[in-house]
Amino acid sequence: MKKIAVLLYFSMAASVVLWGAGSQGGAESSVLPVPPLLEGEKLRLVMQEGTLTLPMGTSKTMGFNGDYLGPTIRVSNGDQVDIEVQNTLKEDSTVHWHGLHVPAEYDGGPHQIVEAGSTWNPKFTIDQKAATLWYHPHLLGKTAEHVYNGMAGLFYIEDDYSKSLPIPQEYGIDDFPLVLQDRRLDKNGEFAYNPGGRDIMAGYTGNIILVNGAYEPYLDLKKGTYRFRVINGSNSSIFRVRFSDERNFTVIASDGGFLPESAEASELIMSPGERYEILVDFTTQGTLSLVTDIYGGDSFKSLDFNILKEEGTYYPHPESFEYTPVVYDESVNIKRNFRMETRGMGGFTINGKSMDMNRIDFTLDKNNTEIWTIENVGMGMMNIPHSFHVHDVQFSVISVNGREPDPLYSGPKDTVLVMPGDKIKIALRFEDYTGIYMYHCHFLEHEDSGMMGQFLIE
Ligand SMILES: [Cu+2]
Repeated sequence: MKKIAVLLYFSMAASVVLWGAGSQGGAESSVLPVPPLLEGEKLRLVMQEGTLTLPMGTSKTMGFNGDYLGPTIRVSNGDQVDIEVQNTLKEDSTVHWHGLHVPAEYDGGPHQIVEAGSTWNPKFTIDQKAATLWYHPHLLGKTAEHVYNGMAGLFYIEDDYSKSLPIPQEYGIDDFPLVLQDRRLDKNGEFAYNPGGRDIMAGYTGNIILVNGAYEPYLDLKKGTYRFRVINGSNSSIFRVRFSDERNFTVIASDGGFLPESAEASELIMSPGERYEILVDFTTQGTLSLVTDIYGGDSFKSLDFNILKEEGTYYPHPESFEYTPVVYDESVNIKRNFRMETRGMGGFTINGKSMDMNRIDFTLDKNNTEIWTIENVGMGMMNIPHSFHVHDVQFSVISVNGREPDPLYSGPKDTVLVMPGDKIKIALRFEDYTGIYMYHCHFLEHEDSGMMGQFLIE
């Protein structure tokens, strides 16, 4: 098992690491909500308006099959999936399956608009290994607002291998999703999407953290080993996630599935859209918290664990997992460069260009491996972090600023944090499907302001 204290590349990034101090607190708390499971051959998602009542006020929201967030879709590798997506909102939207290897016509990007009042019916076969993926709207210029209002859900893939592992896998019992989101409450205790120019540049940072849509919830747990699937579901906040007692835990999976070797860590640095699965042992009775620090913002106690006297089940933490990296050859594979640039208020470009639905940025061949270098060149006054997300594939990180990636970046990834000055090299292999897919910054305000492009697989 690899041991790491912090993500090394992060502390080497060009910018000063600004973690806030202080904490919110005080309100009555509720038990952690766990989204219902949605399983079977025919699935149904209804995009609908709703409200979310927190101790401080009631906000207008949007959700899937409910007021806020959506059910956890759980499928197995090889399943044929038929999803009816009904849009009962007063406006158009889309549903993108983030991290899923899926035919372009069902990717749910900006080209697959689900008009207000209409229904979209993607059908595809799951063809990828066990992973914690998620789904959310991806409408051009409206992604940030729709996600902020609550439209997001988890999409679990299991397979024979994941089911055979001696690790916690009882959903909502010893295997919990933790969707972390910051939201900005106004003086009425409500959150509404209303970003100013600075919010678009620096991120629409919140003043509270919600976990699965709840404010400072708690979990009563027996002693034992637990698996948490952590997702940064924020619009544009980088989170540092840790326990209040600074304990170590074992990271077993990243965005697209299990790591080749599990890694011991005491914190997770997560940009929007990134996921990690961790195993943690609770061995003594007492209370501790999950803490979420926002990069450049405040620090929040976000979830309390009350560890009971009763003994539960302990599991060994596996040292390694089956993992197939993308095999690449730098002397043969096609190389591409992506320069992410911040140009004044609200101007975000990749390779000097802003997203245009009518422009294909490049075309690539099916059954090819490519090496992409992503660089955040916005420096000086424009010292703004970005991230890079590619649709259709899980990639392997080759290097970060010329160095071997941190152990947490050694497994399958679909989103990477790109701090100012960073240069990240990834290997990607495109198979099975042709058509148009997106690549973009997953800071949603940046994405909506043009930091996106599209490629065509032929
Ligand atoms: Cu960005």
